[in-house]
Amino acid sequence: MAFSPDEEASVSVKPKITEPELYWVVMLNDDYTPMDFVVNVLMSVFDKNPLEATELMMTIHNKGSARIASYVYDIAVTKISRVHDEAKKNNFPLRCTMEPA
Ligand code: NFA
Repeated sequence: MAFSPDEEASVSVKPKITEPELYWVVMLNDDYTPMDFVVNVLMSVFDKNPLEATELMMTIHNKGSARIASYVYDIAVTKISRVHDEAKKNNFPLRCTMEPA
């Protein structure tokens, strides 16, 4: 026999929504990668505008590293792969790491 609405078992429906963990992509300075190459990577991989890209590049150059942007794990890994692939293709040692945001 079918349950009428007031006979249904009462179950608590607790929404399980959690914020995704984010990771900073950190770009590292080196002595060989040309500045214009770094600026171009920051624009093409991380969607920075020319001013942002130039300022970030100079921060990396002067301080040793900079946090570029934060992403969920898989996106951060993919962005870093794109940077490393592009650098390798051009024989530059440009490197990124990631850290929990
Ligand atoms: N330090 C590099 C140079 O003087 C420029 C650079 C900036 C490299 C940021 C890597 C990251 N050509």
